[in-house]
Amino acid sequence: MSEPIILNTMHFDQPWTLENYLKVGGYQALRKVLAEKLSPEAIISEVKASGLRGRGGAGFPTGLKWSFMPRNYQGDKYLVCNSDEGEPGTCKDRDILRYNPHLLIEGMAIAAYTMDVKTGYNYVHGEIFEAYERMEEACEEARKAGYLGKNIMGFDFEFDLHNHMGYGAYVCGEETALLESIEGKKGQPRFKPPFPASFGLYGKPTTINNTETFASIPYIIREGGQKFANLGVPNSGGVKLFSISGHVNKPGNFEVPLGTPFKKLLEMAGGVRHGHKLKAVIPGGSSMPVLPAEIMMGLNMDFDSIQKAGSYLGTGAIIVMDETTCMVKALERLSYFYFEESCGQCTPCREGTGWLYRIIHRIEHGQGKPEDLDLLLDLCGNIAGRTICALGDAAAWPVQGFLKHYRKEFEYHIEHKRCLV
Ligand code: L3W
Ligand code: SF4
Repeated sequence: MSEPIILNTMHFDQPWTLENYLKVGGYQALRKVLAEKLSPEAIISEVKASGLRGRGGAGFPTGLKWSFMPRNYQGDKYLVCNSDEGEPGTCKDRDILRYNPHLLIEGMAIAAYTMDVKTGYNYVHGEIFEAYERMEEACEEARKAGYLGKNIMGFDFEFDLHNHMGYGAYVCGEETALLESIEGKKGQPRFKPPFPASFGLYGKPTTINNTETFASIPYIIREGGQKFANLGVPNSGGVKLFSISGHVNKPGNFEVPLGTPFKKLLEMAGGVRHGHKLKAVIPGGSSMPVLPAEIMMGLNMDFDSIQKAGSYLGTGAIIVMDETTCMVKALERLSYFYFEESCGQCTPCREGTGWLYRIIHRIEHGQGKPEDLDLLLDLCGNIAGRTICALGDAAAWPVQGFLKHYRKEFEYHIEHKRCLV
C-alpha cells in the first residue's frame, strides 16, 4: 500500500498542528505555485491530468469544474468547501478536518489562487463540533504564520477562509442549499442551472468542492497530476478515503488507491464480525443501490467498476451487512432518514419519501400487502429524476436496489409477517 496522501500526519501525536504538517511537506505546493507564479491554466491542466473527480458523491471532474469559473470577472468570486458530510455511512471528511486541517487550507488556498478568489467558506456539518473547532484553531494558526490573509508567504496573494457551522440538516450538503444556508436563509436547494460557477454565493461565481477533493490538491501540485492519476485506475485517478461501517470487526476510514479490490478493504476492516457470512454491501453511502455479496466480492472500488455492477461509488462509504441482517428492517431505517431529511420543497420528494417510509414500515410490522412492492417501485419511478435536488433520487435508489436483489425477503415478510433471517 502506498504512503498516505490525505491522512499523512496520522503518525504524529497531534496530527493537526501546523508544526507537524510542515514536517510532511506542508505548504510546499502553495509555495511552489506562488514562487513559480504558475498560471491558472497550468494548474487546471495539472488537476485535469490527475483524473481527480469530486469526492462528495457525484464524481464530477475537478479540473473541469475549476475551468467553469469566469476569468477577468469584475467583482467578488467565492470558493466554498462542502464539509457538510451527512450521508449515512460517510465519516471521512470529519477526519480530514480533525486530523489534517492544514491540508484542506493549503488545497483551498491553491484553488483560490487558481480561480482568483479572495474569500473562502468552509461549511462544516452541524453535528461535528470537534472538527469545526479544530478548523478554527488551524485557520488562526495559518493566519499567524502567513498562510492565510494578505501577502501570503510574502507574495502578492490574498486569501482568507471562514468556517461556517451548519445546523445538521442533511439537505444542506446539497451545494445550493448550502449556499442559501451561508447566506443566512433556510437551507433549501435552488433549481439548477444556473450552476454555482455562474450564480453561486450571493449570486456571484462560486466553486464548491468537497473537503477530500481540496485535500487532494497539494499532492497533485507538489508531485504532478500524472503521478496522482497513476495511483488509481483509468477514469478514477488517485487515492480515496473509504469509510467502512456496519458488520465489520474494525470499522473506520481507510485510504487506498481507487481500484482497490473490495475484498482487500474488507480485510483491512478486520473482516465480517463474529465470523459471519457477508450478505450485502452498500458501496458508496446510503443513497446508493445495495449490492449482494457475490457481486461485491469480485469488484474493485472505482467509479466505473461500481457503476457497471449497478450502483455508484458515491462518497466511498461502504456499509457492510452480514447474514443476520433483515433487509426489510434495514430499508425501513434508511427510508425514515430520507423522509425525515426532505426539505419539503417539491411534492414528489415531500410526499413520496413519507409514502415510501410508511409502506416499508407496515411491511416490517406485519401489515404489508402483496401489491405493496409494485406500489413502492411505482412511487420510486415518480420521485427519481422529478425533483429539484438529488435527495429525491437518494430516497428512491435504495428502495429500487433492495427490491431488485432481495424482493423474496420482502415477499416473505408480507406473507409470514416476520423476518426470513
Ligand atoms: C457547471 C455544468 N457545473 C454539474 C457541477 C455541480 C456540482 C457537480 C456535480 O451531487 C450527488 C448525487 C448523489 N456546469 C455542471 C456543473 N456541475 N454540471 O458538478 O453535480 P451533480 O448535479 O452531478 O451532483 P450534485 O447534486 O452536486 C449530488 C450524491 O451526491 N449524494 C451524496 C451525498 C453525500 C453527502 C455527504 O455526506 N458527503 O451528503 C447523495 O445523493 O450521488 O448524485 O458541483 O454544480 N453543466
Ligand atoms: Fe427538497 Fe426533496 Fe425537493 Fe430536494 S428533492 S429540494 S430535499 S423536497
